Amino acid sequence: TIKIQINGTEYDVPADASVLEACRMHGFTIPTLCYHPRLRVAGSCRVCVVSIEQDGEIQIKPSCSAKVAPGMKVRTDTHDVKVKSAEALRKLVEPEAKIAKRDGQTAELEDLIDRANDGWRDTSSFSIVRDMDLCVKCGRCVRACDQLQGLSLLATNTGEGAPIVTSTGAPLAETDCISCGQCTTFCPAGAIREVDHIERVLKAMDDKKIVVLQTAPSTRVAISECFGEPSGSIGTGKMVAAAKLAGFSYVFDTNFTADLTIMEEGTELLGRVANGGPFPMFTSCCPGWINLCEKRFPEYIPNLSSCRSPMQMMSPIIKTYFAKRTGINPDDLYVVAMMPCTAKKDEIERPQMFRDGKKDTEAVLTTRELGELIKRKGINWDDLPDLPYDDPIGASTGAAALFGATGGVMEAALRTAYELKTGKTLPSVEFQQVRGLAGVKEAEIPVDGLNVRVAVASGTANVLALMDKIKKGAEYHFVEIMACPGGCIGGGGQPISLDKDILKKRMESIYSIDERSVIRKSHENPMITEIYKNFFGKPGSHLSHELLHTTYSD
Ligand code: HC1
Ligand code: SF4
Repeated sequence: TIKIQINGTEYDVPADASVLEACRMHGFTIPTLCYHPRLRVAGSCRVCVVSIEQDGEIQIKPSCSAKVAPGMKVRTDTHDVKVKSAEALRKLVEPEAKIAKRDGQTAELEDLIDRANDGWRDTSSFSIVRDMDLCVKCGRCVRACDQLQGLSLLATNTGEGAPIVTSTGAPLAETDCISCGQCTTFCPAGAIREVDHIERVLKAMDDKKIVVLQTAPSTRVAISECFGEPSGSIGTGKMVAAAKLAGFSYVFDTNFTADLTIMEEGTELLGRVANGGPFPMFTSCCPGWINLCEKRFPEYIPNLSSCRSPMQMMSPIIKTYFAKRTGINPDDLYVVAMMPCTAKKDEIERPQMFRDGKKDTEAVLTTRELGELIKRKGINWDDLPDLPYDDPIGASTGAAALFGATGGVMEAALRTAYELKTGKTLPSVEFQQVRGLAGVKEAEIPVDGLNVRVAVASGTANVLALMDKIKKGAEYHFVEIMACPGGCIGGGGQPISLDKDILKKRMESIYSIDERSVIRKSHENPMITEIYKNFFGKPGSHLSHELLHTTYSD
């Protein structure tokens, strides 16, 4: 045997082996096409290329026809190798269409195509697809991830290969991508877009499931844009009507569980005040933020509220409380969430969210996808009536509506915490200090002798700045974080818009929904009182913990 290096480590290999055989012998995967172990080596397709360093010279060569030599340094893992191999394959095999028609016989080739498509078609993420066949090289996704989110995970490729790559060359799922989808709202070509859930929803309808929809706070101030209405138009009633026509049997309002979140999270916060921490307590409804916290700030995981997001509170309520009341078998229900968010597609896959081995939310449609579904069903938006949400879990307050904009969870929580703690009625329910589009907002609110210090951040670049401040010693009791600029109104699943003031207009609509609400405080929602009385007992009860709370992974 002789010694060679493979990907930086030294190995013993037979002196007469090919580089391909030597690498495979030690567990390294190299894709091949013209190569077959029972046929004579051809070395013609170049799919199996590796980088070989010998006598101070580096070359990219087919590994099947190159022989090992003492001291040779082989690399199978460089960006260049992957690109060259993918290029070689794409010259020989047309991607997608042709392959889709083949059967199990072509498993080897399908596997190869997947590999070649790493970089060209990256399907590793639960939320985001990168399809470089559609890319027009504007670089807006790269700048969104860099300038708005401060993460710089995408890069423009000036060499060979896909026009946009991840900055490490790894598939998105193996980077620090938080699935926020900001890149998707800036892509004019659909080259970076959400993972499609429309097909699975249509299939569930065909399968005669009872398909149920819940709609997030901020989707109602954006869905109308899909049908050519001005930025920020409010389309709540039409959205419910369209969903019914599209085949959803029931439409519930995620705002109901936003109110419930305030009850659970407020109780948790008061518990922490009584027990001395840990502070700050961070909100946990934004799945992009949860991904960021787990990946970049694991030391703050104990500070995250244990509350599930309103979306993930609503689905188990539909499958337990609602199913029981209506006599529906929960196994017949298929719960779809309409969200302004791409990270919600990732959130439903979190192992901590499975109950009895099953998902609580089966599919997440972005605002854009529900718009598309309505169009595909041939529904005429302009002619729709305004329909109300379905009872009993459709009732909500102005406080819940606020969740859709940055600072809204904080404002809703302050309204309830203040009144429950002091027993007094707030002189004014609006907390101006946490309103508006500033990236980081701070305030000190006196509640029953305690000066409650709060901070609010939205847009991941701003979140990173606030986290830096906290790490350096800034002290807060409660911090609201939303990964997208402006909060959910600027979510990665919202309609694509060229309006410079889009966030401001959607935000104003959110505030106007709150202002026009008869009930503006979560603890005054009569349905909330009822669900505690008839089902959960009280906030933080055993059943609440089972259905409404979660854990995190570091
Ligand atoms: Fe949001 Fe939330 S407000 S996270 O910003 O807590 O997505 O709209 O649905 O779950 O309620 C998003 C919006 C949404 C949750 C709620
Ligand atoms: Fe960056 Fe968000 Fe796109 Fe991931 S989803 S690449 S974090 S902008």
